[in-house]
Amino acid sequence: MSDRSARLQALQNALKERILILDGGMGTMIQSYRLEEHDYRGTRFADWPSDVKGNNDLLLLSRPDVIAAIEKAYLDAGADILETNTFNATQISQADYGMEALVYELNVEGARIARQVADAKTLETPDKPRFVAGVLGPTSRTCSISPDVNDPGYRNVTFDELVENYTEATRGLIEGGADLILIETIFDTLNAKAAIFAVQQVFEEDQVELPIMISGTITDASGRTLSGQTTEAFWNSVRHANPISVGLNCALGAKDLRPYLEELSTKADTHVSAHPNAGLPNAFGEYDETPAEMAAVVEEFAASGFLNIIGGCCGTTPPHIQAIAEAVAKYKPRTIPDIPKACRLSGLEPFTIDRQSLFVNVGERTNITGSAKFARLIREENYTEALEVALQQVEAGAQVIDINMDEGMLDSQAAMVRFLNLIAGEPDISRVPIMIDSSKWEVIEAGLKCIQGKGIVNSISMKEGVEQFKHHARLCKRYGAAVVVMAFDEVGQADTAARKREICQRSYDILVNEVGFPPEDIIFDPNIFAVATGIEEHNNYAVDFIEACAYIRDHLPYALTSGGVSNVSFSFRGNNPVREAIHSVFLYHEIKNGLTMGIVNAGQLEIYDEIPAALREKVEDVVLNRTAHGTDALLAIADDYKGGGATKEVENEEWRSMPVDKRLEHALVKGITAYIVEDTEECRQQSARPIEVIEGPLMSGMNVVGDLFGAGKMFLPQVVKSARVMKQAVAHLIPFIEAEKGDKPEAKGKILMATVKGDVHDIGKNIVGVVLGCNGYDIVDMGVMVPAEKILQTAREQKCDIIGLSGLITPSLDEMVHVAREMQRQDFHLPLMIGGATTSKAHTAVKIEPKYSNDAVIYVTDASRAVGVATQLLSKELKSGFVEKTRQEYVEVRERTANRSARTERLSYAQAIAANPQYA
Ligand code: THG
Repeated sequence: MSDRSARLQALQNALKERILILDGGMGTMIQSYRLEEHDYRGTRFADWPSDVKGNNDLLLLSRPDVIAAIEKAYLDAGADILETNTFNATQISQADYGMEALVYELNVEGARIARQVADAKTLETPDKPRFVAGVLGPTSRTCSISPDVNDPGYRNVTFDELVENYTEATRGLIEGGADLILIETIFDTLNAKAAIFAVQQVFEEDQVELPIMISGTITDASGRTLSGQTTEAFWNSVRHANPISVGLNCALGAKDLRPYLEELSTKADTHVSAHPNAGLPNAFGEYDETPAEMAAVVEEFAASGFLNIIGGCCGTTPPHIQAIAEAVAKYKPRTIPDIPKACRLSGLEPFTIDRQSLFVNVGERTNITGSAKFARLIREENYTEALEVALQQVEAGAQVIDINMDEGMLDSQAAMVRFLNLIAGEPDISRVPIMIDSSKWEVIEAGLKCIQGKGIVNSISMKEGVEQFKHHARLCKRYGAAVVVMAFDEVGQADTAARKREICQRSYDILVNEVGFPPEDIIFDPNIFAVATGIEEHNNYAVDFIEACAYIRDHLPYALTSGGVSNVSFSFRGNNPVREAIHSVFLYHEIKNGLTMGIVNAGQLEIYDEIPAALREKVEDVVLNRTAHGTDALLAIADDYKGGGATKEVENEEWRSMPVDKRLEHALVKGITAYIVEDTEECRQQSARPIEVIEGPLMSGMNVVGDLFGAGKMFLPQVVKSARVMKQAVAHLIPFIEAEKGDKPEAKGKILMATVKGDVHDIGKNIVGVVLGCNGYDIVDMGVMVPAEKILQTAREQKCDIIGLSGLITPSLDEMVHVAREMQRQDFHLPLMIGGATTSKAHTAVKIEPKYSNDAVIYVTDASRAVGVATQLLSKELKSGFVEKTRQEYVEVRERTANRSARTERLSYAQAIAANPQYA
């Protein structure tokens, strides 16, 4: 075994046994030597034309004694891993001093010096080998942010330039003897993706492989990287590096890093590292957290099981590292959690798809061949309006957006790059993952170089042969993207069920067994072709697609399915009502057979149950190929439904003559806002109190929406519309409810209400707030996306009597558990109410209540129960009886569900809406 592989084996062993110690800050230590210009120059650079003081990496050549002494001091303090002094040893950073030519040498020397210091120490304590992490810094440029406020699409560095920079540095670090490569202080994930790409390419070309460590930076209290990603989104974007560790460093002190470190430690299925600053900088930019203070915070991290590797960043010194090493010595390293395989994508926010997910809507409108309007906007270079098309898709419920610039007369590659760079500057769009759609590999590859999130390549296939297919798949993996694989081979596109099955199976085997592609990142598209074309061979196309999806679900583990839904109705172009009916019927049946996602016109989907019965019957005949003359029969009635736009436009206004509560229900189900204010007002006038409109017809309308959604007859974008209608109705009622309160008697109690972090839904919370407010409670409404720290801080400051948490999406469940755990840790003594569509009694009983024992945890079924619960919780006489009864009930629920996953108890409605953080 070579020295290096023996050391790596030792590293793996050590990681199993204890929390490893990374060294501390370099800058502060260098400062303490009070080096002057002539020290930086030494003799070799005595005549350098520009000042070089401050070029700390240069000291590797001019004062190697200083660097070696600092590194030795860190090892003496207890560090296991030394970082090379190469943070700025890239062409881009050395250009500031005109020293680009030294970059390779700096990296070699950086690794060589650290290697010598580490090896000398290892000789002293052979049972505790020391390691060298070769540092790749972030450079001073960002690949996904424009430095020019007037041109958000501009970039002063490209992915390719970064790859070149990192390639040179990586080769130098390896030559100098680094054991690991540490990509650190990542503030723009796209830079990090370029570094990963470069490092892996070097590994392949040079036939070496070192473990990669990755460490990002949360820049401020927003909890995001500089380029806007959340911690989990960041992890999803870099996981393809298969790093030995992922962590966070710099920017914040240890204390402020806690929530993000905790998140990473629950989400990452690899080791977790941290090297925080010595607190936040003071007014002079100095860090003054003492070793003891920092060690105390870090010790708690270790005790909480967050850590595998810990060190320090800016402002930390050998005494800090020594204090930290001593503080964590007695704790076990974090156990790596088992994270289920799933397609974990990201934009600025994470988005996970697996076999349990509800149908995922991919927005189709940002497609130059799929939309005449988008094509015109791009041709006219009207990117401002083109961005609005993308935004409209996201707002209408698209969870991913498909972008296609394929057009003969256009420089599609340039258009793709420009549009993606512009999207990167629009957080309301770029929060969702991107699907890069092109039949030209160059366009896809150019697109991959512009997205910091983990996106989807649409598509690759065996159409140009197996070698090309494998080549493209390997590159997708290296760029960190999931792939759509079309059922296409050298012979052509699969049209029968048998061909679809055969090609998908073969592609899967090649990808998984020969390329090592993660099966959960494969999305098969078994080709949606138009039906009802008049050509008999086409009649079974939809059925064949259904069969292929079912085959993939049953035979190709973890792989997902997708298709271009609007293709199926091409033969009815010009008749949107019929096309939408076809899409709706098609999806209804496809989803039952395992279709995971579809490229759709989000926001224009018809509701299955609302398709006129006669039309639905004929459409079903065609889609399911149930009768011999289905096409003719559909054609015969198609014109009756023809209208300018959607079915709803030709629909008569009959519903306007229904009673007002039915009108409200209809408006909610169909997502019609046109009359909502007047209907709500009419209903209010008929009711004794304005709150009754909410508690009665509006809530029952939302229940109908929930039921349809649960039955697969309504889709996410439609539910989003319903929610908007609901919001408008509630907004109309609020002033009346406020007025009614008038000079109210003293409040019965103060209740904090918040939608938890990661979730932006607040209709439910707002309704509960209104209902409680009407009943004499003071409401402290903290809004949406509220982190646990803020909730608890506010509850304390405002002396709240109850904390109420709301959540609509699945990840909110975990966040609620987290809040409960924090309430216990911070010694809170007040009741916790849990509510929202995704929550359940089972989840509350099994997951939340056991984490908080200081006071009651109560699941509130719906808004109408909130008052009853709050009253009992705040009543001296009633509280103990109520709490005791509920506790007992939860004990029973826990026993009952002991062997069952809480998941099955959840409302499918909620699970669904969900998959999807972005709708309010
Ligand atoms: N599989 C995969 N990718 C795909 C497809 C697929 N990408 C493109 C396409 N098919 C999916 N996208 C669309 C987008 C629009 C339409 C169809 C499919 C469409 N547009 C209207 C039309 O042409 O009639 C345009 C109307 C307008 O101009 O506004 O139907 O199958 N992997």
